[in-house]
Parts: sequence; structure tokens; C-alpha cells
Amino acid sequence: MTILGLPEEEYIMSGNASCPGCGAALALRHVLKALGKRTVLVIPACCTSVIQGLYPRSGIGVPVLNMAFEATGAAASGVVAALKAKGKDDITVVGWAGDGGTADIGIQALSGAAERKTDFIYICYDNEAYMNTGIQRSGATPYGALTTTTPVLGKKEHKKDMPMIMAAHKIPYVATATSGYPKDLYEKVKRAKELKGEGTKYLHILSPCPPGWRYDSKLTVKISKLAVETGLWILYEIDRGKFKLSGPSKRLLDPSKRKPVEEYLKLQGRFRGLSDEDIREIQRWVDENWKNIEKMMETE
Ligand SMILES: Cc1ncc(C[n+]2csc(CCOP(=O)(O)OP(=O)(O)O)c2C)c(N)n1
Ligand code: SF4
Ligand SMILES: [Mg+2]
Repeated sequence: MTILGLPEEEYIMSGNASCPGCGAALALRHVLKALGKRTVLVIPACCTSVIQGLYPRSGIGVPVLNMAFEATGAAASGVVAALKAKGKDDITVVGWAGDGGTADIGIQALSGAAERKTDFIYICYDNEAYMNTGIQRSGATPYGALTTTTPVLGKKEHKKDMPMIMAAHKIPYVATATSGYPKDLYEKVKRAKELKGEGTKYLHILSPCPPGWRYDSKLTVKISKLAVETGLWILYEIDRGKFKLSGPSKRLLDPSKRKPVEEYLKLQGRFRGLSDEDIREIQRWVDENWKNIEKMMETE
């Protein structure tokens, strides 16, 4: 399929309340194209509940259940059970939550839902901080990033590896994606939808955020692609236990094909305080992640 083959239906309405260049809104647009209209979204407190707009209007063209920050996995479990009780088996239930709502406060409800084999798709759109409340650090904020709670030196810990935490739940599908590769994202959502009946499917989408990452809004796709090209964000899927690197990341197993991390970092104001030593630490972390990927490929 080419990008021109994407469905023309739009479920993210024009005039929604996202910032210009919002990577999360861009990702949700393609996610909903893949899912179609027989979809129910469960959305906790996060930027998307703002993007959605104010009740009684909605900028999202499918039903949405707005939920408390920590409860996406639990609420989605309830929706799945209710639809089952009503004998409606053609509706896809999707939890759509931010990185704070996933890697931090919502991890317990998500883990419980996955352990119960709840038949839904959980998608974390990862803008790497609590953006809705003013750019506070989350467990998914990367090393060195300035946020309002890591204001001078930047965050001193690396990003939590949520996709691998979910893979450890032995669920049927785990995939990573990013807003700048819509075809890859679209195909992964389609695959997750196909696995209906098999339990919890998890997608993690790196979603650049112009105000939070401090860059010009026209650079969203470029930054999203640079995250992949530098090897900082690795695109893969684990489909029924089988690990597979995705197209744009495949050739990066060869370290010489990866761009230096500076190319990604230098475009973003949130990294302006980095020392040379910090940049070396980020490069070391990237190289170590790739060594782990190599090991996974060997044991396939
Ligand atoms: C229990 C609870 N604590 C704090 C909040 C305030 N709050 C609402 S949204 C949010 C941040 C959400 O961050 P994330 O999940 O990363 O989504 P983003 O805003 O970045 O899209 C916080 C702290 C809340 N609604 N409920
Ligand atoms: S703050 Fe970031 S994630 Fe939130 S709407 Fe704006 S661009 Fe999107
Ligand atoms: Mg966030």
C-alpha cells in the first residue's frame, strides 16, 4: 500500500483544539483511518481530551469515553465487557493515552487489563512529558530533556521502556511507531485490529510536540523521522511473540547507517542545556539499545 492508498475518511475534524504541528493529533488521524468508524476510544486526562474540544461538541468522529487519568485500562475493560454482554462483536475498543497516563499513573490498570487478556488495543502516544498540565517530566521523558520539573540540568534518568514492559506480559502484539511514518503506523494498527479475540494489543507512538519539545511546528515530521534515523526510536513489532524490525529501522542494525544523535537533539530547545558528556551518554544509550536488539534477533 502507498500513502495515496490510505482511506479518505477523516475522523479528526478540522477546527479541533490541537496546537499546530501536533504529532499526537497527526498520529490519531492515521490510527482512526486504520480502525474505521466502528471504534470506541477511551481517553484519560491528557492533551487529547483537550484536542477533542468541549462537550457537547467533539472534534473526534467516533464515540469517546473520557476517563480519569489512571483508569484507561480498567475503563476499557468495562467497555469490552459491556459490548460482549450486548452481543456486539464488531466494535474495536481502544485505549488512547499519553505517556504519563501510561508509563506512570496508568501502568497498573493497563498491566491488569493485559494480564486478564482483555480484548482491546491500547495505544500510548508518547510526547515524552505531561504536556497538558505544562510540560512536567514523566517516566518516558528522555535523558537530558528540560521540563518544568527538570528545569536547569534536564532529566537525569533515561526513558522507561514501556513497549518491552508490555512485551513481558506475553500479549499477542506489541509495536512501536511514530507520527512521521504514517504508512508504517497505519499497517501496525490494522494488524492489531486483525488480532481481535486474542487479548491485549499494545502500540507505542513517539509523537513530537512543538511547544513541549521547543521547536518550530513545521518540523514535526522531520523530527519524528530523525528520531528513527539516529536510532533513538526503534521501529519494530512483536507479533505473536515474533520480533521484527520495521522497514525504516531495519538497515540501522549497521551502526554506520545511523545518524549521530546530535542531528535530532540540536533541533529541539528542550535539549539546549546538554553538555558534550550528556550527548555522549545519549549516544551510548542508543548503541546499547541496539546491542539488545541484535541479541533479540539472534535468539529468534
Ligand atoms: C489523579 C490525577 N492526577 C493529576 C491529574 C492532572 N493531569 C491531567 S492531564 C495530566 C498530564 C497528562 O500527561 P500525559 O499522560 O503524558 O498526556 P499529555 O498531556 O502529555 O498528552 C495531569 C498531570 C489528573 N487529572 N488526575
Ligand atoms: S501540547 Fe503538544 S501534544 Fe499537546 S496538543 Fe499541543 S502539540 Fe499536541
Ligand atoms: Mg505526555
